[in-house]
Amino acid sequence: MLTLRFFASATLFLVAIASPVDHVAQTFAITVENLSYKQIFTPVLTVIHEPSVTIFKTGTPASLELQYVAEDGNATTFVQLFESGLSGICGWSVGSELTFPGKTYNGNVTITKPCQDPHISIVSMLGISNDAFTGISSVPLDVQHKISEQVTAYDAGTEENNEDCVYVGACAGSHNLRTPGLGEGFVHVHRGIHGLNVTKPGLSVEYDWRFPVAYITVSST
Ligand SMILES: *[C@@H]1O[C@H](CO)[C@@H](O)[C@H](O)[C@H]1NC(C)=O
Ligand SMILES: *[C@@H]1O[C@H](CO)[C@@H](O)[C@H](O)[C@H]1NC(C)=O
Ligand SMILES: *[C@@H]1O[C@H](CO)[C@@H](O)[C@H](O)[C@H]1NC(C)=O
Ligand SMILES: CC(=O)N[C@H]1CO[C@H](CO)[C@@H](O)[C@@H]1O
Repeated sequence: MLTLRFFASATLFLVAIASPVDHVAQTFAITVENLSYKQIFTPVLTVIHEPSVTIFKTGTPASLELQYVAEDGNATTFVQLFESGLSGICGWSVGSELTFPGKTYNGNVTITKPCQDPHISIVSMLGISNDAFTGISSVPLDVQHKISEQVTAYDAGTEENNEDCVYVGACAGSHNLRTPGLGEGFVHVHRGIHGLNVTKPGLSVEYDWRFPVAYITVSST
């Protein structure tokens, strides 16, 4: 009897460690430091997802949801997509405030659905631009190690970089118009603010940046 019992509990133990880990209820602390001189980061969207989901990818067209973040700093369309039950989404959070130069966003995200092979993506608009954003895309979320990355600014490729305040969300008196069909068409490293339309009023080169614009960390809590 003793021997049998031993085998029974040993088998249970093996089943327990062999079953896939779903990571539910794990929380990760997020920091996004604004390293720029004058850019303002819009509320940070953080998403934990399975490898099947891509929030952005260089060299490919931005999704409509990414366009809303990059042009308007608006993460609501992404959230609506997640709330609709998009497969492969494991958890997300959206910050409530802007992050000014020299400041750091401190947030967190929790895995709320069973998640196989979790990856993390983070996006936030550089508010004083046509369609610039920063973030990370599909970084494997190794629960034991901290992610620390200095990241560049990306151009969503959805709007012409005319630097004209009428098209830029954070300019005073802005209408934040769009330039349909005039974007570059794919996500790429942003080539900066050049003061092209400074007389309109438009953006001055003071809003420019150089690599990197943000320092992002992710750590398990
Ligand atoms: C953000 O986008 C949502 C969905 O498209 C829209 O309903 C909402 O008005 C937008 N918010 C702002 C502040 O523009
Ligand atoms: C996560 O962020 C929310 C919203 O800011 C906050 O209320 C909560 O205390 C945070 N939780 C942890 C574990 O940091
Ligand atoms: C200035 O802005 C206008 C849109 O108002 C745009 O058509 C034009 O190309 C911009 N100028 C430059 C030099 O980019
Ligand atoms: C160079 C620059 O703009 N530095 C700013 C960094 O952020 C701090 C705090 O917001 C500001 O005081 C600095 O002017």
